[in-house]
Amino acid sequence: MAVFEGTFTQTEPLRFAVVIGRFNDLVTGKLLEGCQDCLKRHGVDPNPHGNQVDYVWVPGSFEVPLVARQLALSHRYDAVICLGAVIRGQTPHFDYVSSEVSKGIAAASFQTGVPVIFGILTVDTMQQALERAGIKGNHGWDYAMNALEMASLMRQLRSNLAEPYSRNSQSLPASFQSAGVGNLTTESEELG
Ligand code: INI
Repeated sequence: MAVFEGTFTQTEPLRFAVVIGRFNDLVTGKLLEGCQDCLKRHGVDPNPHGNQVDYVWVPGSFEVPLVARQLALSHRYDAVICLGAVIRGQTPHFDYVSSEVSKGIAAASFQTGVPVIFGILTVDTMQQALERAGIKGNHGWDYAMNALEMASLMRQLRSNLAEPYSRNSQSLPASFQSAGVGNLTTESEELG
């Protein structure tokens, strides 16, 4: 049997998309800086004119899942990183926005089979948000680490678990073939 774990070293072939909410951009801009710093220090070129990271800005956290799903469905990326900041004190609909964005990001990941990283701060005050976006630490760095790990892990799982029950189900016994076992199509392929 085996143990599978993501690594943080062979990053040259990895491709990422980052979706950022403009709402509270004082905070989300800092999360983005932390995220880019982490990617860069792990060998990923964060330059938007390079070939490893694309960036998409959206109005607010509520719009993040729709765009993240669209990016994941493109099959261009190993992971999609979502950055946003929902602050309770600023809105009576904090619960709606934070609930929808968390459910939406989880759904985007499940539906597509692509890691979609939940980098949405949900806090009570702007002070708490800023503390998590650079004053005390920067969660943007952590979200990038999560993306690197998941991107690497999913590549490993794809290459290892595809054997021996590969997409070519000819290699399976007839009873398995008729039952559809070994048809490793992901939901994203069905949707795409
Ligand atoms: N969007 C956020 O990302 N953070 C918030 O704190 C926030 N507040 O406070 O309302 C917020 N609202 C905008 C929302 O995400 C949508 O962009 C808007 O409702 C349009 O759909």
